[in-house]
Amino acid sequence: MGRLVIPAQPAPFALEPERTALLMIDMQRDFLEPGGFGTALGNDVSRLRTAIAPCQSLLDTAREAGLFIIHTREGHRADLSDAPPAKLERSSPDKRIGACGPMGRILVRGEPGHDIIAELAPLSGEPVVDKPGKGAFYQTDIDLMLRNRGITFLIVAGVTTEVCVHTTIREANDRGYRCLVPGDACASYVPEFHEVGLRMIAAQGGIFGCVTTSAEIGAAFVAALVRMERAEA
Ligand code: TIU
Repeated sequence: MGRLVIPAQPAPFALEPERTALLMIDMQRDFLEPGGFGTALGNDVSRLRTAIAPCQSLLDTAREAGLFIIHTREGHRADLSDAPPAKLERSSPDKRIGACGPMGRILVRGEPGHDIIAELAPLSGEPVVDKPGKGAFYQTDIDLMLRNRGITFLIVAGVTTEVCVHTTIREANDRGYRCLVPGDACASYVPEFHEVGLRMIAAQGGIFGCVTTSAEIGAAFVAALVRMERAEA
C-alpha cells in the first residue's frame, strides 16, 4: 500500500501499513455497560459510549487495509492470584474486583462483564490479549506478537483515555513504537481528563505520540486503497 501520511497533532504522522497494528484497548462490558467495574468505581459509564462508533469505523478501516488488529481486556484470574492486593483493596468488599455483580464477578476473566462489547466483537484471527494491569505491555506477550510481525507503528484506541490508553502508549513509546491516537475513538469517565490526556500525548513535540481522529485515519486509508486500485487497473 505504500507510506501514508495522516494529519495529526503536533505533526503529520507517516506510517507504513505493513508495519502498523491497531490496538483496541479494553472496550469491555465491565467499563462500558452499567453494573460492571466502571460502575463499581462510581462512574457514569454512558460517558464512554462516544468512542464506540469511531472504534467501529477504525476496525472497518483496519480490516479493509489488512492491518494487524489486537484487542485487549483488563481482568484477573478467578482465584485473583494475579491481582495485587493494593488494587483489590481500593474498593469496598462488595464492589471490588472479584465481587459478584449483575454481569458476573467484577473484572474476572470468563465472566460476562469481562467480554468485549458486542458492537466491537473481535473477528477470528484477531488476537485478544488479557492483561492484569492498566498497560497492555505489562505481564503480557503483546510486545512479542508485535515484534514477530515487524510492527513499529501503533494506532491506539479504546478506554479510558487517561488510564489504560495512556499507560499503554507510555509503555509503547518507551519500547520504541511510534504511536498515533485517534482522540474520538478514546473516552474517559471524566471529560476533562480525556481532553488533557490527549493534550499530554501531543505536547512537547509529541512526547508520547501524535493525536488525530478516526475520520482522518479512514480518509487516508481510503485514498491509499483508491490509489492502489487505479494503479492495478
Ligand atoms: N481500561 C482502563 O482504563 N481501566 C480502568 O480502570 N480505567 C478507569 O478509568 N478506571
